[in-house]
Amino acid sequence: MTILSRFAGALIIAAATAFPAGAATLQAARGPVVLTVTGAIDTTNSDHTAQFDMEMLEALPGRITKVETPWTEGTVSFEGPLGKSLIAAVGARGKMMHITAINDYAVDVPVEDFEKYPVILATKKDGAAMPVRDKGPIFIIYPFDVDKSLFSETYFNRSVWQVKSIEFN
Ligand SMILES: Nc1nc2c(c(=O)[nH]1)N[C@H]1C(S)=C(S)[C@@H](COP(=O)(O)O)O[C@H]1N2
Ligand SMILES: [Mo]
Repeated sequence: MTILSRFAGALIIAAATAFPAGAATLQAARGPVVLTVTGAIDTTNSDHTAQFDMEMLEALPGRITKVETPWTEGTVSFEGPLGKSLIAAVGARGKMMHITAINDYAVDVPVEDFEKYPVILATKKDGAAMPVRDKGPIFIIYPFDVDKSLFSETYFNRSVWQVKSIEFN
């Protein structure tokens, strides 16, 4: 065994000790917190919660969806992290999400929605950040482009804008 491979081995052991199997880590938010995730999650960065600033959200694997919605004119492009990416980032275990908006509108959404469909937490509309007055900074957008049957009252109810927090149960 060379000195170098011994050193590498020691590093791996140190890393394994610092990060026990299964428990991924999340950096601390550095910018303003735009989303707080709580409840049945394994990965946290602040007192049992996972706090995200915009940069952290936009670093998660995402998607662009070009859709018509009841809230916009014509075809609009929405972009943001996949719900599935958020679930992975926080190690969510629950079956339901209680999603709350800045105006305190809240709805229960099955976690299954984010697993079955490429739902996004849109952070941009037509390439630009959405101010609060334009339903930002986070707008749950279902993939109406992928599955037309989602264009219904059930999923409109779950299309929360001005999202502020998600609790997994
Ligand atoms: N932030 C926020 N998102 C929301 C709502 C709300 O009041 N606040 N209403 C929900 C419901 S119940 C539906 S049916 C649609 C309603 O959209 P509309 O008010 O433009 O018809 O948005 C959903 N998203
Ligand atoms: Mo509604």
